[in-house]
Amino acid sequence: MTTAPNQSVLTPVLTKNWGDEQSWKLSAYGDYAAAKKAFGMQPDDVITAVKDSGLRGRGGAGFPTGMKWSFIPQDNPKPKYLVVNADESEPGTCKDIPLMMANPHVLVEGVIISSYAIRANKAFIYIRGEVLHVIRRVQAAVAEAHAAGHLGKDIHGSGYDLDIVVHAGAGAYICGEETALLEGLEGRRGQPRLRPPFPAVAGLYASPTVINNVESIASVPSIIANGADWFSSMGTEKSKGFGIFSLSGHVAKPGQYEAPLGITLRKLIELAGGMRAGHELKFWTPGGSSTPLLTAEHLDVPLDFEGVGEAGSMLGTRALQLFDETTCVVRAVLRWTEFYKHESCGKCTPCREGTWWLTQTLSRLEQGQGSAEDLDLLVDQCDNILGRSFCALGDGATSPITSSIQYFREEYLAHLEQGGCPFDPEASTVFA
Ligand code: L3W
Ligand code: SF4
Repeated sequence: MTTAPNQSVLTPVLTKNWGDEQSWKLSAYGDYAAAKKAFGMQPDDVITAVKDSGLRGRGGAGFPTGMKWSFIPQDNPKPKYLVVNADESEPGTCKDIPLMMANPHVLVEGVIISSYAIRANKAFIYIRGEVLHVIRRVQAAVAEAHAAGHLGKDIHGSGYDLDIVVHAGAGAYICGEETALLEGLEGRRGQPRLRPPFPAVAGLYASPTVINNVESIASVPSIIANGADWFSSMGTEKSKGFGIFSLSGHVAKPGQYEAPLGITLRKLIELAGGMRAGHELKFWTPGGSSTPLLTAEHLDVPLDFEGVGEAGSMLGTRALQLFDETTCVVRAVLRWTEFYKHESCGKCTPCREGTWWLTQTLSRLEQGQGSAEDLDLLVDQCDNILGRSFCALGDGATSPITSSIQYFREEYLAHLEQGGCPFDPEASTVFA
């Protein structure tokens, strides 16, 4: 078990100016001091600083960021690219969009430093198409940075050139998968590519490409400004630094709480004013619906990559969706499964056909029309998807189902015994 850090304070770094008037403007943000500092360093030293900080990917998988950058083959004569994955769509995940709205310049400065480190002269920010206001906000920040000389040719006399393209996706969840995102960026239908080769070797236009989540890149300016030791002094032994925890659902004050990795849900709920009055936590997702559900037994699990893993789930995107005792877990799981069925890209059979069968079996159970054998069938269907799908979407679709059966088998059976859902859909404001 990893040790929980001092939980007495939040660590507002990325969120520190969110309450300021016009926080998104360059005048409120500052003069890109971290980028200027980076230009005084060798690119490899910037990579070393990010490696030493212990920063791990904030998009869900937790891959070490500096190590990913060091995979870019510098002897390859092709252009190098940086791509920011801003296609935030995982159910419950809502950190990158508010970050880009409130503080787009920290992302733009992070893109400059990261592109300089990997020797890329062109960077792309791929934002999901539905959030037009976010696209406009980031475009405006890029234009402001350009006008102030932070982008373009020979930035601040460094001899380094960089342009940023803000790209609008077309609204498919699968385009958050890094290789499907690249397909979309190249103008094709968004479907995952076989890996390896990983994007670091052959990514955008078959060139070496780093793809990182918004929050990962936005964390880089503070690491360069304050040093690797400052960042690694927060968090836990193997999960360094801070992250944005998004609390939603049946909690008094839903929102974003930026805290050291390793904080517990118990502490976060306390900071968020508790569960809604008169109710108790029943189940929750640590990192969106693709991560196995946890229960009230897991309130003291350190929310870091290791702690949540040991509890049988994944830290994922720190999208903490909290449900109290009024929520029917079968209904919640059916809703998520309908989402995966809808968003399955159709490339591979286990996910394309399997998610359809999952919704059929779950619907029967939820309406109390199935049989006890349907529960075994559901587990069997999950077994035939997990580990047999082409990408993580198929695997993720099984997570809420198998974990809900593990913890709430009796609730599934109660639907069968009563011939319908035993919950009052009006009582739960979520999944009503
Ligand atoms: C070079 C190697 N690069 C790995 C790179 C790889 C990628 C990163 C992580 O899925 C998870 C998924 C969702 N040489 C490499 C290498 N890389 N080995 O490292 O790779 P991987 O395969 O571990 O994960 P992934 O495919 O990036 C991400 C989970 O996150 N998730 C997703 C949330 C959705 C959002 C959103 O809406 N914004 O993030 C939530 O839990 O299920 O397991 O860059 O190239 N040998
Ligand atoms: Fe497409 Fe689903 Fe297969 Fe991924 S697992 S490639 S989303 S069909």
